[in-house]
Amino acid sequence: MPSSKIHTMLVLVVHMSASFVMLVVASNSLSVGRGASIKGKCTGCRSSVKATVYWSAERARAMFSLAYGLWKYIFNKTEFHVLILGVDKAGKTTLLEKIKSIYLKEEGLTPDRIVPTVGLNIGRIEDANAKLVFWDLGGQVGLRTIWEKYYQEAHAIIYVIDAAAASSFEDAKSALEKVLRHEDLKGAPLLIFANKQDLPGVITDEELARYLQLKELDERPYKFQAVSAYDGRGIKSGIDWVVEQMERSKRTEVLRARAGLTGQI
Ligand SMILES: Nc1nc2c(ncn2[C@@H]2O[C@H](COP(=O)(O)OP(=O)(O)OP(=O)(O)O)[C@@H](O)[C@H]2O)c(=O)[nH]1
Ligand SMILES: [Mg+2]
Repeated sequence: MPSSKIHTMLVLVVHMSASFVMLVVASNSLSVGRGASIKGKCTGCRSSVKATVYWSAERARAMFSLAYGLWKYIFNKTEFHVLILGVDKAGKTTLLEKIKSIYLKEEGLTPDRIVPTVGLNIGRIEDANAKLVFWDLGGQVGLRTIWEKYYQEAHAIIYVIDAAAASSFEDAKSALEKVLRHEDLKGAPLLIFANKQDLPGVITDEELARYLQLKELDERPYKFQAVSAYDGRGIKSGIDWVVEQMERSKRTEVLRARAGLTGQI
């Protein structure tokens, strides 16, 4: 659980304890008031009992809404939008299907049933702390103009590269540089998947990082990760990293403020 949530939890627990103590005090004074009104027929007791009952009910209501808010805060998972980009045939859709099968524990589409993406594929998963919505877009040259329509709402980017296809590296690099230069993606954490690690002659994540030499990386958290969308290696640790980054990213705060739904995104 993120430390900000733990801190807020502690603050709320202290407030709730204080409310509880006040409620106990209130109910004690209520029974004293009742006793007095029955035995001594004291004038003014009835109105003081009424006031105490009203006050206790108000406190109880406040305590309930505090407890409900705390419950919602702790157990409502934040939803993040993650863009999966990369040039055509990098393995984005195969990867999305593998992510779904790992997290949802059900068979996704097998590679032989996956066709080149023309529109958008959406995948939803949940991990311990967050809900993730993946947007997988087609990587063919003519389709890349659609990518930027999704930039503003994205919390992070997963950029997939076919690490076995040296002939596609230049195209992958220039497409990525263009993505990173875009204003609408400012500060978005970037996870670069060096995919197809199951193939012989593939380059590693470190070799890919050296090859790409991206200058635009300074302005955001980033990580290179070796993966295979076929056997699933590296995927979970990559996703863990991106979730952690999104949870503490300034960009998440900006998107939250823009949506005007603090705590909902
Ligand atoms: N060996 C191997 N092949 C892979 C892997 N991931 C994807 N492929 C293959 O690479 C080809 C392209 O995969 P897709 O998932 O369609 O690639 P894409 O990036 O979604 O392509 P577009 O939708 O056109 O942008 C297919 O033949 C996949 O079976 C992998 O990890 N290992
Ligand atoms: Mg695809």
